[in-house]
Amino acid sequence: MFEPGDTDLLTLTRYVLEMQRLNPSASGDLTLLISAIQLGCKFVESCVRKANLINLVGVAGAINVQGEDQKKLDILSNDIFVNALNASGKVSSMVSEEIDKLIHVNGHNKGKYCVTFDPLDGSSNIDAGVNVGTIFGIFLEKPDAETPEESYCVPGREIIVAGYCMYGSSCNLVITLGKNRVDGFTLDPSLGEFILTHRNMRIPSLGKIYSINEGNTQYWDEATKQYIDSLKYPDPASEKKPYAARYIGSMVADVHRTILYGGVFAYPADTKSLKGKLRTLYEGFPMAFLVEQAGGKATTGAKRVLDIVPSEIHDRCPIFLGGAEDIENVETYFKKYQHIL
Ligand code: P6P
Repeated sequence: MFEPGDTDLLTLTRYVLEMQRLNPSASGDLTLLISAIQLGCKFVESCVRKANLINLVGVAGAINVQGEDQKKLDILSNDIFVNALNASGKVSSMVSEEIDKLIHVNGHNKGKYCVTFDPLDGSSNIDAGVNVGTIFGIFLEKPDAETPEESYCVPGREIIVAGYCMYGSSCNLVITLGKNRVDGFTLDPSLGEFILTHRNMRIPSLGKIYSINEGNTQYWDEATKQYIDSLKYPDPASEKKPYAARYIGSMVADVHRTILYGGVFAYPADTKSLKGKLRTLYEGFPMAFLVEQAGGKATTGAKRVLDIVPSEIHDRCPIFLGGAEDIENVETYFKKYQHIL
């Protein structure tokens, strides 16, 4: 499977079609939905790439549901994805980080999938030219749901597709459709196609990097403090070296590095953010699914992130994600210190 050659490019479109062929009951709807997401990513990439040139950076003056300044690119990226998903004819409703209410798709465009997305995560970094990205998750609409929101308040493990597109020195789209398979694609601007460049991505079980905002240290619980200290000041008798600290402050960039190099990325609950900062439906669940399918783990400290049931569409969750052994260590500390805040 997926043995591309120089003139036999494995594009994302072809990859998704091959995945469809592996699923005899597939109708092709998911293939078309992923194509719509692919279009959205290409469009946003072109806007991010030329943002400074056409004065798209900077604050747009509005405030989003998170109470954060909405930057011009935030609004543009949201509209691009809402329109692409709506036009796909495969979406029943969607949740966007930028929009307070659930976005319903009606009439002949209505489909059977629920899509959650952060159109431009890490956007506070845009003006500084730091990598930003789109994060997306796809769920099946619950046919017996009494309200559209019910299709989202389900255990995260019901997610069927997750991915991100990172807009940086190159444009990388990483996706999983389950089956313990994560693959990465790089946009070839001359072709306008995402080409398979990172086949079967696997996260190292034990890494050497930790990624967390240490500016929040005074708010952390004892388990987080003790765990991070164990990485910074390893037991001299163990001959272990301290982990390196890397924190970009853009989840897509920090998670992409973690999948490639291993280690731990964390945004824990603390006394300032009692449920953590990151949003469950369009940051926590998609990234947890990707990391698990790449052989890693994602925990709140106390439980598997994908076992969470969101209480509302903009719910938040604590998250530690990374290599399997690294995350098992996290869980050991939470078991030992969980009663100490
Ligand atoms: P902090 C960006 O605003 C974001 O949602 C994620 O991309 C990132 O991981 C996190 O917030 C950074 O938060 O509090 O460290 O700036």
